[in-house]
Amino acid sequence: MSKPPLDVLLCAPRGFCAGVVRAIDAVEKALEVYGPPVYVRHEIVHNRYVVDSLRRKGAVFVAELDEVPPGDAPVIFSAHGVPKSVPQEALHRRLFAIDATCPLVTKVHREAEIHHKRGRHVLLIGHAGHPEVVGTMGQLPPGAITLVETLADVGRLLPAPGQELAYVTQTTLSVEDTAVLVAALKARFPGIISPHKEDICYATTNRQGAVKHVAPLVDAMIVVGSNNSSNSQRLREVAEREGCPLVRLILRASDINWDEFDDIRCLGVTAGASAPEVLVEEILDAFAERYDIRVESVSTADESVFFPLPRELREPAAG
Ligand code: 0CJ
Ligand code: F3S
Repeated sequence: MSKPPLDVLLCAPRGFCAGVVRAIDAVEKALEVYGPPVYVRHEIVHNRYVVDSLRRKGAVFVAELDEVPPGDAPVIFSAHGVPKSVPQEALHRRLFAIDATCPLVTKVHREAEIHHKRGRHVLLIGHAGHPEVVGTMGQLPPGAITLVETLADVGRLLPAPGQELAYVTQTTLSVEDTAVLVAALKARFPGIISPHKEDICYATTNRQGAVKHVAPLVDAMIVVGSNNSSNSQRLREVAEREGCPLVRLILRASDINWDEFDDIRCLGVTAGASAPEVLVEEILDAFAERYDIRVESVSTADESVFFPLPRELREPAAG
């Protein structure tokens, strides 16, 4: 029996960003140089497939540093960043800490710190409880940063008279939702200080841009990624808002409910910044078993960002 035809539009850019490549490479390099166990605080990136693969190679994932026994084994901080108390505790316990925080998150940490030093109260636009938000809030003393999640939060802000304000953001937010919140902040506080350059990172922006372009052209969209991945959830939202009738965020091909994809003629596929390309391929292969697929890449931006490994893991300079 012949298979029905299916056009697949593959969003580009999709999948791994430079910060994720660096964080995963850091764990692999530490395993190679120091041997297992290599402790990792929190999922190195929010993808269970990545975490399970590293675990099989000898990485030990922990929620907090108190689960790391004393000794020389490295402990790596995840790409999402950590509150200041974490490296402080590592130093106090003489642990061998390696920081795999994405440099673009560290940039936001430094911005917040500079605002604080200049006497400004900092507003952080982000999602409560997300590890990146916990890390950024933890750069400053309690009370120095106020989290803003919604327009209602903007309305509720009550800065002290004469208090200068500045805002920073989580790196993986919806570009559109954030623009609305920033406009509301500027309307209420015309003097508020903005980041020099967007805090939403290039990878988040570019992946959302590609989905925005592709979602209106397809009958269904698959976002490859984990449920706990903020940037992947935002890709799902963008596709839904563009009116795509069926949008699913899935980790593996085995998560596909095939009944839902019965009548489609054109499928869009993208992947969050923490989702490996091998999972995109697995999903395309699963569709190829059921459909006669024709795959076309739709590129809306070029990327060439690269971050070197954390200092502790770089090869010594030659000569
Ligand atoms: O927070 C980050 C620096 C992004 C890391 C890569 O993505 P992921 O899925 O691990 O994390 P998010 O939940 O922040 O998107
Ligand atoms: Fe960094 Fe953005 Fe990736 S902040 S880890 S480049 S999603």
